[in-house]
Amino acid sequence: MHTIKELHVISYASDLGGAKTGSRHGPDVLKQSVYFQQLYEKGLQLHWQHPIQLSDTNLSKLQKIAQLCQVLAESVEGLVQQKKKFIVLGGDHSCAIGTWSGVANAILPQQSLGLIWIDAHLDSHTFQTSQTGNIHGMPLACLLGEGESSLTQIKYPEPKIKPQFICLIGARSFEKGEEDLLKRLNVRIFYMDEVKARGIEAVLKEAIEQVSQNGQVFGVSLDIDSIDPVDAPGTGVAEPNGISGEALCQALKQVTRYPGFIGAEIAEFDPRRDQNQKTEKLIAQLIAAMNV
Ligand SMILES: [Mn+2]
Repeated sequence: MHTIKELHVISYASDLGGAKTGSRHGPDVLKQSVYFQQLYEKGLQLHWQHPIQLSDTNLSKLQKIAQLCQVLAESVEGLVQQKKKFIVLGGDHSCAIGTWSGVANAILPQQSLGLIWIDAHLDSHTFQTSQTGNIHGMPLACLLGEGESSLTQIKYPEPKIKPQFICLIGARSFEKGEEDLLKRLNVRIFYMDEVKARGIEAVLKEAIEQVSQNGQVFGVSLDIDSIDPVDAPGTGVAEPNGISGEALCQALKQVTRYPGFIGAEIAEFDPRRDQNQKTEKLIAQLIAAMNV
């Protein structure tokens, strides 16, 4: 007999922040997934929370995303206050604005928040630098306090995370404007070249050490497109030469050794682009890696 751990699951079933639709179906497919049902046998009991929904549909896209993130922030904040482990399932990566604003508010003013951002992209555009205006390309900038005020001021007006407590891992496709912002703020980026050269295990360890200094609270924001499309084809903006799915699962087990690890989110899963449930199965394995 092994002990059963509890994990609280929040669905952010929205793809309003992306160019392509489809990731809004992610949470429902995962909820029905046989691989998710098998997590109990691995020692993980999932508690599905009330899904994040819009209360007012007569809004602009930006207003809708701001409202969804506001509700998501409330939900995550409540779990963190009750010392419950959480996983947010996107939906597109705009969910990060809500997730980490909620966590940051729950741990204020005693602690700073650390964040590991695993992604093929930098997600650090603002409306000034973005050519598409897609908000899933902006969440990290928002958390750093840059961009549209309705997205940067969720819960409280100041930036949610200090630049020195963020590390990006796996970047390989981005624009100059967003990279300039991160460089100006001196954010540590482990580009894909470095991940290939050193291995995801070593890179992730260094990143965790940096963001969890002094035992502070930290979380993981995982974009499915960080993983090689061969291992995780089910995503909207797939980028070749990514992180191995299996190696990432192995490496992520490290987080369980840190008492400050507070929770994670997994975004940009699009079940309609998946092949033979490969990505779906991998997501269950990633969740087990971080929680069992
Ligand atoms: Mn992303």
